[in-house]
Amino acid sequence: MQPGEQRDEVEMLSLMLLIRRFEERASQQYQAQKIGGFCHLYIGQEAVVTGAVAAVRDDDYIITAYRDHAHALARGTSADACMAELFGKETGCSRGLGGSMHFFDRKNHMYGGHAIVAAHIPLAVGMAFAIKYRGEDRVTLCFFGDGAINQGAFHEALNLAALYKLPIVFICENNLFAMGTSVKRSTSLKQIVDRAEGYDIPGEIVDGMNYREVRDKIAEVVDSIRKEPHPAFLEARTYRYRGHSMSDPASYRTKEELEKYRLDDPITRLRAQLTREGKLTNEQFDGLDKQAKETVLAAVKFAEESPEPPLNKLYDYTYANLGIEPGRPRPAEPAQERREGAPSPTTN
Ligand SMILES: Cc1ncc(C[n+]2csc(CCOP(=O)(O)OP(=O)(O)O)c2C)c(N)n1
Repeated sequence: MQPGEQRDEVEMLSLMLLIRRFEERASQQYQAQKIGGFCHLYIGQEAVVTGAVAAVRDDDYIITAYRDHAHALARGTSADACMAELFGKETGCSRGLGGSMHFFDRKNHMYGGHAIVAAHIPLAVGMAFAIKYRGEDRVTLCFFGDGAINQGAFHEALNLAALYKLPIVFICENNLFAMGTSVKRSTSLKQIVDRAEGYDIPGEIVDGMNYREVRDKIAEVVDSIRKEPHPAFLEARTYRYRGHSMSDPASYRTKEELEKYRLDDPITRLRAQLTREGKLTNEQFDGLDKQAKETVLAAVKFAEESPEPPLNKLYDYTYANLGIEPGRPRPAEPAQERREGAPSPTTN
């Protein structure tokens, strides 16, 4: 997208539909054991990322945590490449080696997909530093959850971004829970946005269920950053309809709470706005939905028919050459004994 250009809202609605249908189908394929590993769905939060990408240029940088399918799709990664990644196939956006939590698309400036909570926030600051160092007018959008804001990496990153006046928007997708822990039980603040104040970073709250509000707020912030680089912070208040991951039945919240947020559904809301304004008919909406479903079904077929990554490529993308021959066991390493009382390995 070029500066000043507005994304077509009907197109953005159809993007939200694609994201929703993609994830519903991913959930089904996960249950059918076609997808392994972890899988975190974004259903309910679609207005945040679609509003954000509508407010920036295609050459701006985006980076996020592990709930990342929507961020890749919003950036233009094909549903085929996303589904193939979930299936662990060579045609996936990370060549089938990353899986659900590590989507990556350099061409579209989507720099992951990161599994360790808050670990990508310093990387985002590095990306913003590079923009400023090279004298470019790009902006970095860094997405993370409410669970990230009490991590040391978050605080170090915000401090440096403020100190160096870096062109970055920190977008906290506050969906009220970090796994099963309510934000009320993890965070001392009444509102997350106040974290930014401690670093002299301007912060605002946006309704993360409202595409237009997210888009307009981020557009305003980004406009100010392009004029004079500085960091900004947005707390997008949103809700995930599903559990933390596919294995979470979400029994820590009530049905009534979920229903309350579903009434505010971001897709229904944008649809209603466009319909009221005479920009969308019911037939057009049904057509968009049908198209999204077909694209996703075709993506499943593509993923199923794609090859597995060849074994001899397994170590091609590691930082270090470990001297490991594919298909052979690792060279013997000194046995690591577990210390008495040391924490045992945990699962996500
Ligand atoms: C440093 C670290 N600690 C713990 C975990 C385990 N873990 C995975 S997801 C998660 C919750 C994060 O919640 P939030 O940041 O709010 O993101 P959301 O899942 O709501 O999108 C935790 C604690 C991890 N991945 N990394």
